[in-house]
Amino acid sequence: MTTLCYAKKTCSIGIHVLMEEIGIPYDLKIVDFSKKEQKTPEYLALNPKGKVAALVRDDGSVVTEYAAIAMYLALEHPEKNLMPTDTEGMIRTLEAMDFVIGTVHMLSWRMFRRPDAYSDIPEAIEQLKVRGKEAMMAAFDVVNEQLEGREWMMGDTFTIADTALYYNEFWAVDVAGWDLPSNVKAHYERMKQRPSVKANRELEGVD
Ligand SMILES: N[C@@H](CCC(=O)N[C@@H](CS)C(=O)NCC(=O)O)C(=O)O
Repeated sequence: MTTLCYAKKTCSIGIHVLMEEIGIPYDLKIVDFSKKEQKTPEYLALNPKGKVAALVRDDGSVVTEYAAIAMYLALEHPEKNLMPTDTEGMIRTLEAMDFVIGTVHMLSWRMFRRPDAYSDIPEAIEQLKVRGKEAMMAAFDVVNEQLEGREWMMGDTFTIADTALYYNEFWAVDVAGWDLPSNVKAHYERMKQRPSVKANRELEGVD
């Protein structure tokens, strides 16, 4: 059975939401970061990057990287309509998702959350946290513009890009306690109404 390698409060939240949207049976392998399980030889044999999410497919092969996993799931389950199939729709979905993963998550949130990855100097760490938050809010402002007059990132249709935005919204609101720009906040509230997100929030132990 397909297995999702998942760690709490991480970007694998978005892939869990996707699995729930698709509704196929799957196993969840919880990777406990507090025990550094992502760096154990057993996990590194599965994913040498030592990161989640990772998807172990039925044949034992592993897919890593959020965008690749999300695209794989969307393409394998076209009936769920999680990604447009026309060229323009597809590239716009990837464009939106890549911005959220590359800029909101990897560039901004990581700088805020893991400043120790960039410096050992206490003053620099404080500065990185400030800059990380500023970068994340500036990136959310861009997403806010994109969401103007839209229910979902691609308009009327829920796509894989919305799941990527969701885990970043979760971090901003439920982990950091920040306020989001209005359209992003409304998107987050809409996401929370979806059964897939409710299932994830139950797993995460949040309301
Ligand atoms: N580029 C990767 C990033 C994955 C990533 O950074 N995952 C984090 C959790 S959000 C992780 O596993 N970190 C473990 C560590 O750094 O030790 C993707 O898009 O999936």
